Amino acid sequence: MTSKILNVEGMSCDHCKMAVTKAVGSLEGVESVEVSLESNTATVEFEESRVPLDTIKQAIEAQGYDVV
Ligand SMILES: [Cu+2]
Repeated sequence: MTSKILNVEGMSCDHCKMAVTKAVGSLEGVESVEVSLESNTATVEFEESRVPLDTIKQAIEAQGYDVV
């Protein structure tokens, strides 16, 4: 299991938090996702062999946010 803290730009409210949480959480191979509006981060636990980090980033970006 890999744990990564991603810096996400553009999240401003609970809707954003939910959108990112849902998008990442629904990916095959993602064990858990914890989004913080305070620190603009998404902490993701995932199986790197099943879901590459790029796929997680793309899922967030597809919701309209930037991963920096
Ligand atoms: Cu929002």
